[in-house]
Amino acid sequence: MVLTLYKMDASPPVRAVYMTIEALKIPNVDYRDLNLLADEHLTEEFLKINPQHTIPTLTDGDFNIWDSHTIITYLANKYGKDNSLYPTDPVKRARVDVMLHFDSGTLYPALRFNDEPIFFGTATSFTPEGVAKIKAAYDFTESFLNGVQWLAGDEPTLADISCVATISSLNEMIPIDAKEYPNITAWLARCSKLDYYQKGNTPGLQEFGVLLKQFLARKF
Ligand SMILES: N[C@@H](CCC(=O)N[C@@H](CS)C(=O)NCC(=O)O)C(=O)O
Repeated sequence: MVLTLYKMDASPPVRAVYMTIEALKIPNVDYRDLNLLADEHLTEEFLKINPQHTIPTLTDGDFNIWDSHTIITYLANKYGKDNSLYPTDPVKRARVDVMLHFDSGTLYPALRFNDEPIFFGTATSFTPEGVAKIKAAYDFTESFLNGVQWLAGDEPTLADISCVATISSLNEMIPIDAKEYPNITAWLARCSKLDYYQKGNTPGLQEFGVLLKQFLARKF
């Protein structure tokens, strides 16, 4: 069955799915672009697939799902040849899950709080409240990475994939200070050496950075 992924390359949660697809080496994905800036996610046709009108959205036959965290765990469960990215051991899996929920509940909301008024409104700078949310997200991540190489265990997992898609994007907004956040800085460097990061995250991250600069430079 061919998977269809509704996407926009600059989107951080879409990039988490790209990295997972690369890591799992899933062939034959049908990629469909939806330009959010042109409201292409609000068509009647797409709302039938995902009433929440978010990307990434995946269809697998007549099964539709959205939310990157659900999609990447579904893909790992269905296509993983081993369980390294998403361990089946209950304790190891819980360590991954807590980070997926951290991304969903803390990291990504910090990003969206800051970028929504810029991309979908008229804001051309970040607010102190927005910056504080990003710094709080960095502070937590820095502490999670104390004395460890990866966010959940001894090797990279979906926890790293999901969180790095968001943190590398937050880094485009408020650059991560290596002195204040040495653990995040080292982890980002480790992540950026992974083949699936280079294929799945780097190009879209560059696009995100360019778009953000363009929107921040607008004059009204
Ligand atoms: N928690 C969701 C967030 C998805 C999300 O908010 N995606 C943004 C693009 S980065 C979107 O589709 N925004 C359009 C909208 O919410 O209408 C996930 O991880 O998939």
